[in-house]
Amino acid sequence: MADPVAQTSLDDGHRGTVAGDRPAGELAAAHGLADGDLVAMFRTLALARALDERMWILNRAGRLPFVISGQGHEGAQVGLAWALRRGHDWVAPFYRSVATCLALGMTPRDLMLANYAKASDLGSGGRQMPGHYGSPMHKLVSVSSPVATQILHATGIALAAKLRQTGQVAVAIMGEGSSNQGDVHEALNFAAIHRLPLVFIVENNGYSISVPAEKEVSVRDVAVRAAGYGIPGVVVDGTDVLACYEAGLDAVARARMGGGPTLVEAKVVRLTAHSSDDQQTKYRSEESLAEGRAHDPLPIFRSQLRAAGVLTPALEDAMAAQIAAAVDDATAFAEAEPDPDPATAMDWVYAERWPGEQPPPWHQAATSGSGR
Ligand SMILES: Cc1ncc(C[n+]2csc(CCOP(=O)(O)OP(=O)(O)O)c2C)c(N)n1
Ligand SMILES: [Mg+2]
Repeated sequence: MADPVAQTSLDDGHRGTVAGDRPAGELAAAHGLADGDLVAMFRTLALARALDERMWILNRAGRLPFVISGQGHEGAQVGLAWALRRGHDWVAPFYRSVATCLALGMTPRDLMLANYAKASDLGSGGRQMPGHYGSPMHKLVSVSSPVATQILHATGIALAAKLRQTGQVAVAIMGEGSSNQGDVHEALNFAAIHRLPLVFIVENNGYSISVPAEKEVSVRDVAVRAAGYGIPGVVVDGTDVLACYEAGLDAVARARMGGGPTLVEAKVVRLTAHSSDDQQTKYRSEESLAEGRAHDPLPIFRSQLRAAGVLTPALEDAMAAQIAAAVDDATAFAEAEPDPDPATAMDWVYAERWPGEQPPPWHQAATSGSGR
């Protein structure tokens, strides 16, 4: 039987315009893409959703201690990540970045290993909190639990990239609640002064746990704060994958060309409770929940691609089967992997070489960048 992970790998010729791709349709061409790119973007979004849904089931079944979900954020994450050079640019994600991690090359197995805290977890060997993904070989910085600390990490990475003239861009991703931390303002100021190759992304889902946006942010759009630092601030519909891709391309190109940072705010929806330890019906009205579901990026993108003739029933069926197999495979694989050996508890606390920089056996050939 073919390896389901290989079947759903993003390194299957569907990234970039490659020989043998179907001729680009109108929708794809309007964004400088091929139909195969749109299919791969959709598959990443659908895979992220399916994996996320499985995590909740495993939590309720007593297998995973904690789940923090990306559901509702995936459209923005896939669109924005697609603008990057995979394996070249650095991303400091946050705990909802499931689709970002997949788009940058992490596999369902990798994400499940992190949630099960298994010894073979790429980010920490099973030391991190569930949902706190990271993978050095994918240039994904390990997620920080104290919100917004990752913004300063990304700023430092961008400074290093500029000094070393590597041509890399760093991306810092956060929620709108986290954007109020002092660290973020320090990072914006520093990055603007030094014109760092950095993109700040705020995934604004309207809530910081149970606190609604109007009680956490003094302005309607976080992006307007960019003006205070003399950099561009952009608001984009985070449920529109291709609008996010365009916003990402623009910001990444500016950063790479020496034009300095951009603050991109993607308006997204939070389709789940804050985490598996939260019950959102205690503080969200039925109208608010229905409003969120009406802006679910998955059916929106699916309808768009069906209307453009990019998704066909046969393709969708095949993709659904591949995704279901990949999620089953990731679950079974992570269940069967060993826990970390307690004797190794003190390993990697200090500056020892972290083995997660090398591709593990279940990875195919190393990923290569294909963005612009
Ligand atoms: C410095 C810090 N303060 C508080 C918390 C607790 N906390 C965890 S997630 C969260 C909400 C953050 O909201 P937002 O940035 O909007 O992201 P969202 O969860 O909505 O995607 C808070 C307050 C924390 N982890 N770190
Ligand atoms: Mg939020």
